[in-house]
Amino acid sequence: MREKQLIIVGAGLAGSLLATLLCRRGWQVTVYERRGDPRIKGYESGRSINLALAERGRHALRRAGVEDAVMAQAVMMRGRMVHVPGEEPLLQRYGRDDSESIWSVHRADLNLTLLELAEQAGAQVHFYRRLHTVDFGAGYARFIDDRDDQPYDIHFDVPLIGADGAGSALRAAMNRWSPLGERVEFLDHSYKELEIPPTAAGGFAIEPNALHIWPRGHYMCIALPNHVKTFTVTLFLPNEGEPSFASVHSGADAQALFEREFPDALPLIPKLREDWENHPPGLLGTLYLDRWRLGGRALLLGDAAHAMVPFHGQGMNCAFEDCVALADLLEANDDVNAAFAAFENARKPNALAIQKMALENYVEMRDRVDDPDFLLQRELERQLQHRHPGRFVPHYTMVTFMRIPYAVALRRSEVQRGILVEATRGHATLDDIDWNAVDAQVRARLEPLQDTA
Ligand code: FAD
Ligand code: 8RB
Repeated sequence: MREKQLIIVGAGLAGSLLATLLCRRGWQVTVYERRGDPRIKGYESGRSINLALAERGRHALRRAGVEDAVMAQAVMMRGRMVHVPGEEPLLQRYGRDDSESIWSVHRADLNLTLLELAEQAGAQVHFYRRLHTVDFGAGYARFIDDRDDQPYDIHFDVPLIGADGAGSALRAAMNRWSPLGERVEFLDHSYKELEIPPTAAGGFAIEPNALHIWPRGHYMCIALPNHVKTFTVTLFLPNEGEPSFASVHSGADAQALFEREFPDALPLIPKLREDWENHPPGLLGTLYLDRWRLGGRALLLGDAAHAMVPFHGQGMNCAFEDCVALADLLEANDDVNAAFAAFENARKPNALAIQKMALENYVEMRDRVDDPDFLLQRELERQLQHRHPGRFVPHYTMVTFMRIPYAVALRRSEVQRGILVEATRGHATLDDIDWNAVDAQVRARLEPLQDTA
């Protein structure tokens, strides 16, 4: 093996950030990306797709020195704005104040920023190079230029990092060489993206500083603001049943669904029929692997290793956290094999934890956010946060505004949920809560929390 050289497959969010972090530490990094250079051809598919950036992601951007540049274009989302038919939309704050907010960022802009940073840091990025196959025996990799189907073969004797997303070609190649124990669990729900344009006056059509949710029990719509004053709307719907992607086919069916179930959102989405008919529903699922690596020769991270359902808005945040962890471990270990092993050991339990929490948050978003029992538990959660600072920390705060391991957040959340459910059972308000008993539970069952600031 050559010293301090490696190849990254995929110049998406994780690949380009990782390239930057490693180049800064003296690694020679070559990146192969399936798509073209976004600075040359129009990157925009026409629609704005946005992502929620939270503390874990921001921390990684901070480490790369681009946090301020990214935040300059981000739209603050201070809470969920819940839309229930016949009621005024209600804001449920994510944190104690605006400092605890999530941020809507534009994917294409973010990717471009990170890519430029990687090149500035010295990474060699090759575009139109889609990894096709790898011969780990001979040390050959084949890439295809999708413009003309031309193959390009390289000989490699340095480690390969798979940052090539949920459909990872490197994962497939590794799995063929030595099975990774791959299992994909598709959700029986899919999604469709729609858009809310700016008003005629050029402003945001609805409250900009929130993540909007239209909860409807078994399904829901959400909307995230873009800095160009549009909103990207995502409808999540079951694949079967009523209503579902099986029963809502045409643009007209979709229109009827919105008239019935989302009457306040419908007038905001003028191209509902068009968007519906032009974009197929997207699949959702969780990817589980027993192994993320082939010794010190190849390693997967981000979606390639642990794709998850979107409902905690943590896929990118987790992928960025992976990048920082790997860069630190490659720095701390002389040997790549040891660094890869330490990475896999450290990150796998955390990936599993956020995958689980992401699945759970779907039920919360679509069914619980307008439920009186849930709102009472939330209120108690706030009170206990105040009564037990550093000990009772709300679930959402641990995942979104802290950098404690996801596995720790999951474990503590389960204990806390037990306390909240138990203490509010049979109560309609907090007026007659037995505070002594609840406080005792908190002290007995939750150790003070240390943040890894
Ligand atoms: P990607 O960003 O997918 O990058 C993979 C890269 O590899 C791409 O550039 C691709 O072109 C390239 N590539 C693929 N195959 C090959 C190949 N064979 N050879 C070479 N290159 C290849 N996460 C959040 O944290 N918050 C959110 O709000 C959020 N919203 C989302 C909204 C949508 C619509 C979607 C689809 C995802 C969202 N996510 C969100 C998840 C987030 O996008 C992913 O978790 C994140 O992009 C993972 O980063 P990655 O680098 O692993 O993969
Ligand atoms: N992938 C998000 C949250 C949590 C919000 C809350 C949820 C769309 C695809 Cl569904 C979703 C969240 O608990 O109040 N934070 O950020 C982002 C989400 O969906 C994104 C936009 C998304 N991801 C395929 C579609």
